[in-house]
Amino acid sequence: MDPAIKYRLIKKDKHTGARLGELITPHGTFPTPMFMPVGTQATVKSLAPEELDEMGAGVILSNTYHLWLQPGEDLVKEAGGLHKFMNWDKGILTDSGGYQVFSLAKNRKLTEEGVHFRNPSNGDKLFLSPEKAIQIENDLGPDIMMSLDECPPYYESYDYIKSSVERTSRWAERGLRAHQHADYQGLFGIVQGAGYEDLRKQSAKDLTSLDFPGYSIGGLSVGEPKKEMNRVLDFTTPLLPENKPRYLMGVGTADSLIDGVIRGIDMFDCVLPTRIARNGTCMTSHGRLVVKNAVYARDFSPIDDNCDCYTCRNYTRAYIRHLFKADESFGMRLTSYHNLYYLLNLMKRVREAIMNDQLLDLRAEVFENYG
Ligand code: PRF
Ligand code: ZN
Repeated sequence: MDPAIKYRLIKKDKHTGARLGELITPHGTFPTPMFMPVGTQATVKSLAPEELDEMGAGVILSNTYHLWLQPGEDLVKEAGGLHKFMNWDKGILTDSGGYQVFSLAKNRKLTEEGVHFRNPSNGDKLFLSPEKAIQIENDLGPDIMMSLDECPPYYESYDYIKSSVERTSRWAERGLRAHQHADYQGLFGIVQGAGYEDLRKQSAKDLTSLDFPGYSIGGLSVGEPKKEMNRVLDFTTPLLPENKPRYLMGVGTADSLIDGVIRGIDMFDCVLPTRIARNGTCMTSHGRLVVKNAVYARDFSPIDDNCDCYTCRNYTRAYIRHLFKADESFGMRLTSYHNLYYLLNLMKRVREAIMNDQLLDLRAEVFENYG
């Protein structure tokens, strides 16, 4: 059977581990390295699909956990699947819900079978197993699905992380067996192991032996220092097959994206650009800019003088600040558009830099202006 998801390596950077490539999905091909905007509730908050398309987003992320609880995967299936339901015909990836259960649900209890927890909105008892996660993802119909994993706290004991990694491997295997649509949905395994090199090794070995069409690296960007994340990536990406995509989960700052790409990562997602946009924080070529600040009250320049996005071409800091002050939702739309454009454009520059073997120069430029 032809796999649903195929990775094509186009070029490796001469000086780093960076890879230029493309991911071929049932809903189009997108270039990698790529940043994926997050649309938790089947919408990238405040933006229309046409706008995401226009800014160059080839794939977005949504969440099994949220769509299961509301409106329910049966309803999405009845609508014709997630693409049709939300009017987005490019790539969709869904996270499995494991991470969300651990960060959002109350009274959760982890067993070999799965996770028991209570619905935060009505207290109902719920149970998420590796098979249930796959059934929900099969019904939602994304192009790429994630296995149910446990994302433990970074600084847990070796013994705990070891047992957690082993369970995550067993869950990955159970998920693979439950998967019904391998011909048009690619299921990724998630490498865990916190900061322990031999446990990352064990996790990567377990998962690669199951031959997933792609591999995620989880358990990072959970509060550990950046140096730690880079140290773990240094020994983890080389454990993964060259002919499959590597996805670093939950990373979305300019510096971490570049440092991830340098270590061989192809895909990233993060709520950060859209979340901080909604409180008036903008990512710019000169670092973060809090547009609500009083200094911008009479500043009639764009958010970022180096940006040619819709927001920066048409609106000023003073106007956007006014919208935030007046509690007008258009302000959030404009900053969300700009922040996503900024990261998607940064990744475009990253791809061009890999093509020209100049990624380290781009890194120096971004770090100088960013820090
Ligand atoms: N596992 C899953 N989703 C995730 C993570 C993980 O470890 C992370 C960690 N940064 C973000 N999202 N399933
Ligand atoms: Zn802009």
